[in-house]
Amino acid sequence: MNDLELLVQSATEAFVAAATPADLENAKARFLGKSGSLTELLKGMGALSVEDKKTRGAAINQAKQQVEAALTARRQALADDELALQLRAESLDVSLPGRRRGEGGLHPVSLTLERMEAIFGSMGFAVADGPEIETDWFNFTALNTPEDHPARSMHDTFYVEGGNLLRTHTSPMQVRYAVQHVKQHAEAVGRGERIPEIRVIAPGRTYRVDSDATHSPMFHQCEGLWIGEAVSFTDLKAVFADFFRNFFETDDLDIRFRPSFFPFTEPSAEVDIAFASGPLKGRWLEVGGSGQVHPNVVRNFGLDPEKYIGFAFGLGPDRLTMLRYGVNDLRLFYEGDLRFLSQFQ
Ligand code: 2NM
Repeated sequence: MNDLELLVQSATEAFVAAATPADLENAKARFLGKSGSLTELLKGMGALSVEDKKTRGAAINQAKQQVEAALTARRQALADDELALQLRAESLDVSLPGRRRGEGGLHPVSLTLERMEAIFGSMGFAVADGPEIETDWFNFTALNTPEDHPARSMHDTFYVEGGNLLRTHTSPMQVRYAVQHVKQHAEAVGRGERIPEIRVIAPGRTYRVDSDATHSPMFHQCEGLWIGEAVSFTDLKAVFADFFRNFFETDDLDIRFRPSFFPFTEPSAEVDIAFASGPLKGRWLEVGGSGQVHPNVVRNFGLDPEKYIGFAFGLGPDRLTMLRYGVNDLRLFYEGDLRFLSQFQ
């Protein structure tokens, strides 16, 4: 190996040994700089003959080109390494699932209320909504509840200042709706003409002084009312049959009425259902109350009870939700535990 080949070799080795661009520029200076080895060789040609200058000059230039090529290759390699390192550091796994905003959803009892509104809606029932703080008249008196009825006591009902109370059922809303409906058709009523039927449900929150595994001080009710000129218990049973079969998504259930008492209906009946299959097969389950609306209540609507007749009922959306999903403790609905609630989404 001649001196130029050795020089190219040692320059190449120095460049390869340079680990950073700064190291590489230092190595470059040693060979190609102002006083670098190659520069010194070119300077040293002064003493040569014209002939030798030509060959030596060409050889040195060739060596210089090889050194420059080695330098360029190393520069590129270092840049490639740096880019690869940066890409690895900044790499994203695009196959990872994204971080999504937590999604809200409806409470299981709200899902039930929506189902009830849809099913009764399909039977022509309007949905009425109103105050949860009620007057004594709408909550009790208009509904034919005697002054000495135990439900009026402070043991059973939450009273607020001024004699008003937290409604103990949603029936006061039906009274409001019926009174409004009759006012809307006051002229027809005055002329003794027939007015459109009242067909309405009142879903919503209700309050009673009560708290255990099956009673919450706040609970839900969905009361229904259908008043016309010939609305009977037959219609009531048909409405219940259609409702329960739709709600529980089965035709395999029986419905029965058991005699009962409510101040606002006469006669009155508890409503039981029994599934023909499934885990609750054959057990009668109480799901609501009902009855023919008491003449005094019809009168309080502003209608003549000799002319208008119908039925009303009360259903418990909390209990219906428990039955539909197989939940055995009412309190789970009101503890706000997302591990429980998210199962209904
Ligand atoms: C029930 C049972 C029986 C009822 C009565 C009325 C109204 F407003 F027409 F008088 N609304 N709801 C009623 C009747 C409610 O719940 C167990």
